Formats: sequence, structure tokens, C-alpha cells
Amino acid sequence: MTTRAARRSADASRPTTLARLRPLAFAGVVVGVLTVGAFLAFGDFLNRPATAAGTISVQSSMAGFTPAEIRVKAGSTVTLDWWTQDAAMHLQGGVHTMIAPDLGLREELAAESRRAVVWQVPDKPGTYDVYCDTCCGGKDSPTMHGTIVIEA
Ligand SMILES: [Cu+2]
Repeated sequence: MTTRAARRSADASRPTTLARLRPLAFAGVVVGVLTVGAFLAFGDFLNRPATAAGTISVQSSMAGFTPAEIRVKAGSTVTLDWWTQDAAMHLQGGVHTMIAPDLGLREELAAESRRAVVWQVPDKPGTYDVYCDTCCGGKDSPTMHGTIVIEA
């Protein structure tokens, strides 16, 4: 056995304080990372305002519409509980928009606000495009598009 190998094996059999603390530090880092990850993943969900029965909660953000697909019944009246946490400085005119030309839908939502949009759904079953044209590239950005599905 060389001197160096002997020293290494002696060190391994006699853990230092640092070596004993290492698993603890690692566990702390893991818990921290998971906590941050969970917050990022569920933060929107936790902050989401409670929605009354029969209404559809729709969030506008820099990620587009959430949910990206809104399903409604043809000829029904629905209430969209529409909200955003975005600040005015990020939005043209200080608003998000919800535009579906084929459905006669054109609404605005002020920054950091929430409003109910009572919408008489046209009796036109099908799948329609809806978009926001006041942020993040607007109509030209795929991210700013959502889908409205009108079920028969
Ligand atoms: Cu927008």
C-alpha cells in the first residue's frame, strides 16, 4: 500500500464533521429546491380566486389564457370569471383582451383586475380561435391564442 492510499483509507474510516454534515446539507438543498418548484408549479393555482358554481375561471397572463381551452354549450349563457395579476406596464393600453371575431367576442380586462363577462354563446357548435392582442406579440404569437369549443 502506498502512503497516499493508506492515508486515504484512514480518512475514509474516520469521517470528519464536514463529511457527517454533508448528507444533512444535501437534504436541505433538496427540500429547498422541491419547495421552490412546488411554489412555481402551484403558485397560480393557490392565488386563483374562488369561482362560483356555473362560472368558468379564465386567467390571462404572459402565458396566454388559462385554461387554454374553454368549453361551452351552444346557445347557453355563461359567465367567465376573468382575471389577471399582470401589471399595466406589460400590457398595451393597460389591458388584456379576449377576441374571437367568429363569435362576436371582444372584451377587455384591466391590469391586476377581475371581472365577470356574461356571454350569450352563439348557437354555432364548433372550435374557434380566441386571442389577446395587447401583450407578448399579440395575435402573431401562438402563445396568445386559446380555443373556445362550442358543444352542440
Ligand atoms: Cu394579453
